[in-house]
Amino acid sequence: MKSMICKQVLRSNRFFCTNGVRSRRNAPLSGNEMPRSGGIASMMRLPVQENTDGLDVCFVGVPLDSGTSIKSGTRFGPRQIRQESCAIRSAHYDLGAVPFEDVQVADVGDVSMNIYNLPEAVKQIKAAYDKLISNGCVPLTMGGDHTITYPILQAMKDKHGPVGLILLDAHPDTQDTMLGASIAHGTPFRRAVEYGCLDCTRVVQIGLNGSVNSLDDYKWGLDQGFRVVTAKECWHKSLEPLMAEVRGMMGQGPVYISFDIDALDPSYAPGTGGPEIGGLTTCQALEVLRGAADLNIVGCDVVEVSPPYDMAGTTAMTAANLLFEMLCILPGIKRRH
Ligand SMILES: [Mn+2]
Repeated sequence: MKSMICKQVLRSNRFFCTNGVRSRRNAPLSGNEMPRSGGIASMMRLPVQENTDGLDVCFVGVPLDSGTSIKSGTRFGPRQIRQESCAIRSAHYDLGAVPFEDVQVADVGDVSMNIYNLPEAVKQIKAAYDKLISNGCVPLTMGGDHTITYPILQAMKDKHGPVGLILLDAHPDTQDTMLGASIAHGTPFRRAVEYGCLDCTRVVQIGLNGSVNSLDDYKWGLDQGFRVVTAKECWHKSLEPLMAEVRGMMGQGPVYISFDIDALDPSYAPGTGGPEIGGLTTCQALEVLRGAADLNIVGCDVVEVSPPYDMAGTTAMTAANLLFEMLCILPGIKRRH
């Protein structure tokens, strides 16, 4: 068994020719070498390694749902996203991107943390990301509930300084406390501002939607200088003009993209703990991500995928594809047409 696994991992290492230099890069295991329904269910059927040595980009899971306020289940998110990712091919036609020829990518597995103690979990996630990104590797994270973005942003700040943020989310996640707790999935961006993680002049929240606790729910972000775009402002529109504005805001500074899957309408992404009707379409999500191409992106996540509520796997499938989109817009990925 062991030798079969080694063989499979080795087979997905390919030689690519870039500028006349022969270099060895990882690539997804091809469906012509192993049926796509088979093989190890790593993210995009990439090789798995324990750390980010030699990597430009890593896929990493954070299987946490202890920060969830109502319907739990996101601890199963990374595993299900990997499962659905096995159908994704290695090139992106619309972007003219073949990311595995340009950067070295692997799946580095999941972060382990104390799922019974959120403040401790936050410290453990921060420490894990400090290590993952110490060599400049860009993490593409599979959540996990939105609590995890706070410690990831702490690590980003310590590495890159305060970052710009493109947040897609039905909820602002800027509450001070939930049931008296300061760490939960409704508080990460308030904590991130307090820690100094964010350049508040370069923060945009896109897709705010649904019922609120109070009419002031979006005010805290506005008071920090965030650009706030509700889902209703996006209805029936292309988001390309918005993204032109966002590119101007972000400039050349470091940018983090956090995608809460509940920003999407439940018709596209039902498998999440706090769905809200009237959300963004998947085409609008693609416009946002493709509109962020060529920004100085230092990390991305897709969070709040909850497989127990994802009966047809659509939500995890969508999340897997969003992560592939994120890979294809990273710095260093060439446009081939
Ligand atoms: Mn959220």
